[in-house]
Amino acid sequence: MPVQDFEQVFQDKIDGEIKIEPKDWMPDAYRKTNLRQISQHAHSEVVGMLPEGNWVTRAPSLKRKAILLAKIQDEAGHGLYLYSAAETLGMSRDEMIGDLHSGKAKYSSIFNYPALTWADMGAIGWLVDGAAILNQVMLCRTSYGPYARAMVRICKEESFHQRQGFESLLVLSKGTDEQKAMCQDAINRWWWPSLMMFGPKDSESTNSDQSMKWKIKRKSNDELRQQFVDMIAQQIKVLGMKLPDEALQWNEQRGHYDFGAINWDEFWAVVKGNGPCNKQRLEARRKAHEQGAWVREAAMAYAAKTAQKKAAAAMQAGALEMA
Ligand code: FAQ
Repeated sequence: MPVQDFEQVFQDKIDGEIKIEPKDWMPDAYRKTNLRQISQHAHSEVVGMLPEGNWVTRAPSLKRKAILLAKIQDEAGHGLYLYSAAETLGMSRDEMIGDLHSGKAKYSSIFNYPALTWADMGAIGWLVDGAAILNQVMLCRTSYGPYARAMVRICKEESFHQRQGFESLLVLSKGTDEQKAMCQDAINRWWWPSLMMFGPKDSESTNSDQSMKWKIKRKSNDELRQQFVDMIAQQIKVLGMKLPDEALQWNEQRGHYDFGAINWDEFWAVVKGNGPCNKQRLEARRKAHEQGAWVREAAMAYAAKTAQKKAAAAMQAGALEMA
């Protein structure tokens, strides 16, 4: 079949809401953009464990520690589903991780900010996971089958993450003056970076047009950001706290909240590696990878030994049958 025909069949599937599967023909650029997005997403989940991991030993109670540990483990699991989904597009996990460690691959800007107080654990759950869910609910319907299926389970876990974050802040918001101040301070620091998670504004989003045509993305960066502002502007009332934005105001005509200008210079500086914690995050990942080498080697040796034993047992069973 000529390439144009393959392209037509491919586009018909997309238009007809039929998922694209790993063995289906797909344009090279579709493969590349999925690989880019899914692997960046996987890296984000894994690097995203670092700001929270920092607080495991300092959680204020056993209950909070158990919740935090469970959440961090979930993020590791998300990373694994996503690396597996990305591998179906033809790149090995080792290569992807190599790209993360060399600084070639991106991961979400949000994880380059420090988690300074216990309230940050609540703010990350409520705001960061809250932003992640809005974006990921849309991805449950993305056109690439393995990515869409991975997202279904991830979204279920993320909604638990968001609720635990909100509940944790709710407790602080009803606590002592010091706890209330800590809660407000965490919201102040995480609000703007959370808005940046949705990516550049639509007019500067280089990948959006094509990704929308291929139904990799179903909603634009600005649409999702607005949805997030509308949701959080309501939820913050329950906390009795304030969002750090004087321009935040309900706009009756638009049926949405208006909000202030995002500092895009800060966003691009963080994306280009110059955020407050970029170097520290990459160093921590590289070190964990190096120090974990023996675990990977031991697991490989064990798998080879088990396979050898299985093969020997099968041969022996075959020989007995013949006798
Ligand atoms: N940070 O053309 P667009 C989580 C880059 S998971 C860094 O609009 P696109 C769970 C973008 O890559 C959070 N870079 O790009 C958790 C592109 O550069 P490239 C992660 C960013 O792909 C919670 C350039 O800017 N979620 O939080 C960012 O169409 C708590 C132009 O941008 C996902 O990854 C950014 N924020 O749309 C874990 C979801 N934004 O690659 C632990 C999947 C943009 O061409 C604790 N990803 N860039 O060199 C997506 O939905 C999309 O990739 C977007 C960006 C919406 C993020």
